[in-house]
Amino acid sequence: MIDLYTWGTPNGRKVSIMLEEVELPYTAHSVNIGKDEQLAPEFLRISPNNKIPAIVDKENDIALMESGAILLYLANKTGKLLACNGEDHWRGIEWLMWQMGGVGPIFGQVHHFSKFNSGVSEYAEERYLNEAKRLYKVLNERLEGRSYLVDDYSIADIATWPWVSRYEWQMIDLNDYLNVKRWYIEIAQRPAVQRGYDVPSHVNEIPIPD
Ligand SMILES: N[C@@H](CCC(=O)N[C@@H](CS)C(=O)NCC(=O)O)C(=O)O
Repeated sequence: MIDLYTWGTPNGRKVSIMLEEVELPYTAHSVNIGKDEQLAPEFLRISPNNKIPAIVDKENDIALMESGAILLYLANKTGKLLACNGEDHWRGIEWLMWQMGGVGPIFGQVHHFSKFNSGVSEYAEERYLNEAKRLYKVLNERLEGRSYLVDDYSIADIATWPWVSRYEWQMIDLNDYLNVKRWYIEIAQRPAVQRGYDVPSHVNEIPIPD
C-alpha cells in the first residue's frame, strides 16, 4: 500500500494518474497548499522541499518527493509505462525531463503572473507566455505523426498532460496546436486519468476544448 500526499494541482495529478494507471493500491492524503499544510513539520519529514506530491511506500520503506522521481520509481516498481531498455527507455526519460525542466516551471510562472497577478509585471507575463507558446509548439511538433510523446503511452505523457489541462489558465487555444489537442482529448478519455484527476477530491470537470 502506498501513501500519496497530494493536492489537486498538475504536479499532484501526475502521481494519482500514474497510480490509477498501474493499478497499485494507495491511500491519498490531502495536503492543502492553500492553507500552508505543506509546511507542517510532519510533512517535511516526507517531503524536505515542502511541496506536494510525495509518496511513502512501506513495502520498500522509502519516502519520495519530486513528481518526476516518483513517476520513475513507480514505473520501475511495476515495469509499466516506461520501456525497460533500448531507445524508448531513454526517450521516455528525455521527454519526462523536458516536462520537469520546461513545461512545469514555465507554465507555473504563466499561472503566477498572468492568471493570479495580471498587470503586476508586463515583462514577466510576456516572457513566460512566449516561452509557454514555444513549448506548446515543441510538443505539437513532437506529436506530429505520433500518438504519444514516445510512441507508446508513458510517464512522459502522464507528466505533461496535467499541465496542458490548464490550457485555459495559460490563455492557450489548443486549436492552434492540433496535434496537442488530439493527444490531450484522447488521454482525457482514459478512465485512469479521469479517476486520478479527481484525487484527492473533485475540483472541476476535465476541460475539453471545442
Ligand atoms: N518539482 C516539483 C514541484 C512541486 C510543486 O511545485 N508543487 C506545488 C503544487 S503543484 C506545491 O507544493 N506548492 C506549494 C508551495 O510552493 O509552497 C515536482 O514536480 O514535484
